[in-house]
Amino acid sequence: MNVFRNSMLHSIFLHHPGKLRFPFPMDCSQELLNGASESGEVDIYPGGKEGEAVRVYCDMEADGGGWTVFQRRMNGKTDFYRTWHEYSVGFGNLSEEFWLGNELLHNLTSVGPVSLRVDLQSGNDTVYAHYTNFSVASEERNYTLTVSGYTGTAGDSMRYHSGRPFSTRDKDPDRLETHCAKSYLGGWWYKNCYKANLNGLYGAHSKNQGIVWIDWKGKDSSIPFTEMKLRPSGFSSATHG
Ligand SMILES: [Ca+2]
Repeated sequence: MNVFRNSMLHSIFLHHPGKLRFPFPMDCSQELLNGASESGEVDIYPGGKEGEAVRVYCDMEADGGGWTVFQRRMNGKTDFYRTWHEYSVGFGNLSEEFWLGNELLHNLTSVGPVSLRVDLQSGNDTVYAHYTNFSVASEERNYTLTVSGYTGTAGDSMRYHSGRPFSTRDKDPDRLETHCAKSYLGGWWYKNCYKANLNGLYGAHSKNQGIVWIDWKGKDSSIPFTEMKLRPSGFSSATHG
């Protein structure tokens, strides 16, 4: 589990000496504005100063930085064929593979307009997808995905999933269709069933069960490195300084 509850004193005096613009940063974009310019793990306060600290990984490099990373695949060490509850609270290891958790995704995308970035790598080949609008609804609404406003080099494989509820091996909110999470061994905003399957089976090159972004590598190629990350819409390197 990746959610650590650290004391506020530790966070303020050890990592952030001096006066900070955001003493209780709500995400990695505020952490960047506080002066943290290198990628790595930090504590954020998505619930404000009254809330609990949550440890996350910040990408401070891609497109100006300030990204809160919520998914990474890189070596197949972490099982992503998990339950609804596990996807809700998050799992894995922040320094390697993880899913930050749907509850936190809902919180982080509820405060204002948020953008999504997906980075994909295969060998020396890297591509990205940027979406201007990204949100994940509450658990009562089955963590339904809203995503729009694509630009990038990976192709727009996420649009197909906009408006879809999350589903897992033990919970499929729309039972009238295939239980896609069981067929493709992940937890995702499946439709019938996917154009992107970034929580699929690591290294699986058959049965379309791998880590797939159809508009880039098709269905039969499992992508060896993926990251999904978010930050407030409109944030750019030009706005901090
Ligand atoms: Ca279904």
